[in-house]
Amino acid sequence: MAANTSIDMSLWQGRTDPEPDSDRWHQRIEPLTNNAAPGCALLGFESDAGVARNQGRTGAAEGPNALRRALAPLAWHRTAPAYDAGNVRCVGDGLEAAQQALADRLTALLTAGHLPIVLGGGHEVAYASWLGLAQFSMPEASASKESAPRIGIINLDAHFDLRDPAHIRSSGTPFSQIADQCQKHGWSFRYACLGVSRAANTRALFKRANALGTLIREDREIEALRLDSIVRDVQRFIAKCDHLYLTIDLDVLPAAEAPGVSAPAARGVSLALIEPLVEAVRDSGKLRLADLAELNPSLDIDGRTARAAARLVHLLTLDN
Ligand SMILES: [Mn+2]
Repeated sequence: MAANTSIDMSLWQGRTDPEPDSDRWHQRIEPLTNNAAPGCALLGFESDAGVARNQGRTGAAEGPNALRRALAPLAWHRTAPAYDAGNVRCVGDGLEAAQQALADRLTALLTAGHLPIVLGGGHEVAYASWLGLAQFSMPEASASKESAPRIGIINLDAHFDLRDPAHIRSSGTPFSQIADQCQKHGWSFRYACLGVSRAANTRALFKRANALGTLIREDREIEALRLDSIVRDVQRFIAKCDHLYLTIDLDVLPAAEAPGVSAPAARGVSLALIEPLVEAVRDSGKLRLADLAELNPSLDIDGRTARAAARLVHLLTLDN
């Protein structure tokens, strides 16, 4: 089962400076209404059902509102509006219904011309996000291979999340589920996974990722001196896509930067190296939808992970 929560604008609190042109997010974000001018729309996914099924540490259902609180006091540098679209809540173990409900909300936001940013929630959000974009860009499930727009998925993650969904669908299976759907419809599966940890992914997963033609860059490959060449690799990937879906699993960050996740990374890729990759995706002109997954406030330390996530939303939504 799934439920839509009402929009709670009381989450948006922060200081107000008296001098002009000193707005912060809490002063500018508006509750989403019908016929609102195109802007970025924040939609929460209150779910950790996929994390629970994946035997992870639950608590990411509280992620969306923690992220809003961390974003509220950040400085406002946008020109276009930003909206709070409320949350979709997964009730009990009703993951599939919640994913479909989120997908339908996202399709509606895309149709209204917004850039949806989904605030997770476990990484099971990825299947729902992709589905929302697929429903928008390929309304006919029978769209022929030739006419189907090419959706590229860029996943910043320590994990492939390509486990076999045959037995159980969870936060560890979204990209396999997407690959299965693509195969079913004859669409190509275009997947880049950046920041993956060899130590945290089995040989079988590397094999599956390679068989699916994944662009893989491991955590230890993403270093300052090689960053320009990795950005170019990502740009070449982007050139072969029409629409991009960016998904950021916060466990791609080092545990010191993102302790509030189910599976903190012993090594990870620092925010300083993640940001140029996010900017390359943002500036491509093809970004249609993004999500941030796995923020678990109950495991966070001094709001560090929420702050990192908020900074990424801020960066992702800069429009000038
Ligand atoms: Mn993940």
